[in-house]
Amino acid sequence: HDVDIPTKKATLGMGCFWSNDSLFGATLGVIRTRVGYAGGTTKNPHYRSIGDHTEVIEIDYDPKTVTYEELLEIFWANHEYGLTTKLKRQYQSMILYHDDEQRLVAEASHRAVQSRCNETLRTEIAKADVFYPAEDYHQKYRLQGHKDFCRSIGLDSSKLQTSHWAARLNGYLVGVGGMNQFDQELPKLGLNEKQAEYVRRELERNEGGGLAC
Ligand code: MHO
Repeated sequence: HDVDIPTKKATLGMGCFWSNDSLFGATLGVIRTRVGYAGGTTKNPHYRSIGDHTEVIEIDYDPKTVTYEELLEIFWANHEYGLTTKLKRQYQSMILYHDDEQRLVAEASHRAVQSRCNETLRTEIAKADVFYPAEDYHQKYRLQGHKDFCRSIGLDSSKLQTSHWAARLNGYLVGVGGMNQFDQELPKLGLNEKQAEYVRRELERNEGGGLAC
């Protein structure tokens, strides 16, 4: 149940990366996600020694299903701590573009959002450089909170950054994507009936709820 199609990368800083990981994980057209540190110069950052880096999410998306513009709409609407607040660099609002096309889309969307906003946006737009994946315990954080469920689906560290279904489940469990989308995708997710029921129950409980850290 993994997906092998051509993807493009998007790298975004939106505050604490746990909830962004879930938010994008179950977004249509998103194939895989991983969280990590980027946007700075410190070599080999870690969560407790992040240096001048920022918490970011790296998204592999299918550009035929979701556009970069659409991903950025989600970006602008969902910074964990707000786009205009002065934050430490760990939580900097950040778009790291991977090519000129992404840069132009990012700059245009920044101008559009700024024109509707009275305060100055603090979002930084820069070229994507080295991405350092975060420690395993930060990957698919919400999914990993469901320990028995993870054991039952066979989630291990080799899948945390690369698996389509881990990305999806990390979203669905907190209510992202919604029940209809989950039921549509269920045949592709390879869950048994008991596992599917578990996700439905959690999804129902959390749908429309907050994703706060
Ligand atoms: N509010 C969270 C932030 C974690 S996030 C990975 C905490 O209490 O640790 O920065």
